[in-house]
Amino acid sequence: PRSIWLADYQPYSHVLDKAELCFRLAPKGTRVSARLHLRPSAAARGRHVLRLDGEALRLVSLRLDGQLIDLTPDPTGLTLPADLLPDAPFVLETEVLIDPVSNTALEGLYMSNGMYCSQCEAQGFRKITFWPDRPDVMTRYTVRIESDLPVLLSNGNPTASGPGWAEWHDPWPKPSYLFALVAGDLVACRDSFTTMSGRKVDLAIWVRAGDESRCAWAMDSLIRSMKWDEEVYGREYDLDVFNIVAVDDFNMGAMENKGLNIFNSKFVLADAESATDDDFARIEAIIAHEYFHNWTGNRITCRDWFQLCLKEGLTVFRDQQFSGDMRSHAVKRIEDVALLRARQFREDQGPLAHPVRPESFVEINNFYTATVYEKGAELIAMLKTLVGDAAYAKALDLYFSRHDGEAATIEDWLKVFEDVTGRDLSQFKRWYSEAGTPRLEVSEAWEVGEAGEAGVYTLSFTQHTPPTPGQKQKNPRVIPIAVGLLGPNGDEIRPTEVLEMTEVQQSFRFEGLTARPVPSILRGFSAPVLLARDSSAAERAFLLAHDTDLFNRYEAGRSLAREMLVAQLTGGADLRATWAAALAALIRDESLDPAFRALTLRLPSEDDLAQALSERGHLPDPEAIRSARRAAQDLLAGGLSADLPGLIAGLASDRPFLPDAEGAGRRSLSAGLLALQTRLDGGAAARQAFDAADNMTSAIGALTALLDIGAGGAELAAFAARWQQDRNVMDKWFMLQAALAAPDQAVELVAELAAHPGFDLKNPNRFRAVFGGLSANHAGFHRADGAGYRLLADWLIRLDALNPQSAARVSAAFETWPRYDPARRALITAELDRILATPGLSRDLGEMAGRMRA
Ligand code: HT7
Ligand code: ZN
Repeated sequence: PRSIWLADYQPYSHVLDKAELCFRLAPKGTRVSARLHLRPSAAARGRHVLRLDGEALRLVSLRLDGQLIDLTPDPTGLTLPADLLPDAPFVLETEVLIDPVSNTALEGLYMSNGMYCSQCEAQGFRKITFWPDRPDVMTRYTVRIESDLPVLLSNGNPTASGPGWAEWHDPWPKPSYLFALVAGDLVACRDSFTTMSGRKVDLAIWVRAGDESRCAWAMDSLIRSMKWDEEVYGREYDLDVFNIVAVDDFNMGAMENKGLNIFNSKFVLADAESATDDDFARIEAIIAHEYFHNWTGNRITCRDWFQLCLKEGLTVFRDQQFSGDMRSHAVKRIEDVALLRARQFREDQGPLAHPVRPESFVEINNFYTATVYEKGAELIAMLKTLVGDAAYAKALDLYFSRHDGEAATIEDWLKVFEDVTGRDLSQFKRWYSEAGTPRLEVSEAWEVGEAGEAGVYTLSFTQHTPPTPGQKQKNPRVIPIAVGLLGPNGDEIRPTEVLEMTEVQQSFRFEGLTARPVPSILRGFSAPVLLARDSSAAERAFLLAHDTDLFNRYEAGRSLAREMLVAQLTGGADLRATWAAALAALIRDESLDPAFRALTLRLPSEDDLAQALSERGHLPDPEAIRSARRAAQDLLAGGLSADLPGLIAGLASDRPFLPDAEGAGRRSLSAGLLALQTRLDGGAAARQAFDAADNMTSAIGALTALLDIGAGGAELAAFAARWQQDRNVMDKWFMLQAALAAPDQAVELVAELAAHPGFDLKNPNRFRAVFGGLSANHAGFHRADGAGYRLLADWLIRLDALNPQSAARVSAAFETWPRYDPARRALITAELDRILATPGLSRDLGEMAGRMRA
């Protein structure tokens, strides 16, 4: 398959002034009629063919200004030759037949549980009708839907309806990827929101009958998001209605279609009984994310798919700000950075590394990645740090006013910052074009002052970014390094200041100090870099106890745990006692936020440790990693044994479950402590906690603790008996078993789960639960005989025939292969080769396997 290149971008030949669509819905033969009002663009007049994208469409008729035309489409679209085309405005009418029932790829128009549903980002609209399916072609849509189903929805505002039909008009020009249609037997949970200029917006969340009681949190999150975007970014909603639909079969989390967001049902439905605190927090964040796209993505969209980070990075940054405002900024930052390191740093270190703005792709669906989303958000955070809050706000205002209604680029984005601040951002732009995580080495020097005089402390940094696929040479980047200094007694003697590093090597002097300070570097994780600093365990323990920056306090604990485990695995100095004592002190400190303590208690994951070992040039041994990590948990549990029952009891509450930050933090710490207690008492406390649980968070916490010690059979059975009718809850049951099975049993267990009557290859959530669970089981997946790799490859090949997009996403489980020993490397690459040799392999999975193999 052909690669598409950013450098080859050409504007479209025509302007699409408006479009009328009519859908006559039928499961196997939906008839789509389209009237496109076109005219040649100024540059193209009289010279250009008209190219329309189209895939898997049966063309019934084609008319130009009313005249029937006899043209045969090719497999990817339709070309109207230049000599057929008027040099003035014209109307092109098409009628096509599509087959929603057979659409298992869940892209275009498909069916899920008897309901019609569309997914058009990135290039799904071409599976609905012939169209210039590219984000820089924006137009106003009028849509008519004909069907006997009771609820017929599309974008924009409803204009008219009658028995068996409904019409919608969207006054805002949009690209085709934001088109949506839903038809089904649904019920609405309703509310309203009055915007800052006093317009009333009708809000509805559409779900299957029976799910109404689980919409309250999503609705509450939506209303808070609408208010927040007005207050913080000055952005007002712009239609009379805002609809959200929950659907069970969905490739990703949710989709920001204009005025008609479509959600994976697991990111809408929640109540205390069926959803965990993490689910509630994720729902809040995703509802906000999709809503915020209304301005960052919809009103201002992307010129082409290479600019994906323009909408995704910015919108992730905005949803992170929102969640921080709703909850705790420090806790949110710690969670976001943990995710960035686990997913994006991992991606950056392997064969799938790519720039935040890639230069080429075969299948754009393969670039909805942690790099585009999470690193894209980090770039916005860095920009904000560099220019300051006031200039950031001004730049955003200018961005919205200058580019409203346009399809913009990263150049446009950076230009508003340059215009507002007068800064030259050409060096900053390298963050968008160069892949890889910079490694930041630090050294320090202390010059004692002459008798009675102050001393000078110098921090010296060196940056180096390792080569990534297709990019051997890297250039120095601008790196904002937030630094504070602590005195020997733990007091802060220099508050945070941002050092701006622009060279490969650079030193910064701090004068007027009376004693050698302890530096707190990269506070708040001010740049997405790997900080390499040889500090002692004692210094890390000191920062864990005293740092005023909560992120770096956590960071000190995390790095102490990591260094302790790496030392255990590589024969280094024994740091266990320092680590266990420092952590136990923090856990006992009831003046600290429980959520913060819970995060610090969490040991680096087995995959994090494999990453850390590989960064230091060691081959990770999955079994040894698992054993060392579990031994550390045992040691900590032993040290805290006298405190655990009291600490756990102290975190209990009589108040009814509320999914707020305070309650979630308490439950999170309680679950972490229960996991330790379970290592001491063989599961007695966890069994009791499971039986007594009145909310899903506590039940899952107890079940996790039990499965982790190889127990929990009775509880799993009870859980399944209670929840077997609930798909989203049962995904947890599948996932936990796959992720927590003992390494020598994981593959067999996952094979059994895939043969379970509840396993459904057509449902992406279930596939991810089972096979995402397997790949999260580090030692089980990386079993030395390659059985884990073989099982995953078998099922990816099977899934690819039905749903290439989902198969390609899960295949990234193989991206870490270069880290491992030669035997494992050979086993994984053999599976990638087997995938590549599969007849009829999709472009999606083919590109992923090919890139991993290159
Ligand atoms: N913009 C959306 C990304 C997306 C997607 C969503 C659902 C199914 C397929 C999809 N392809 C791309 C979601 C977002 O980032 O907000
Ligand atoms: Zn998004």
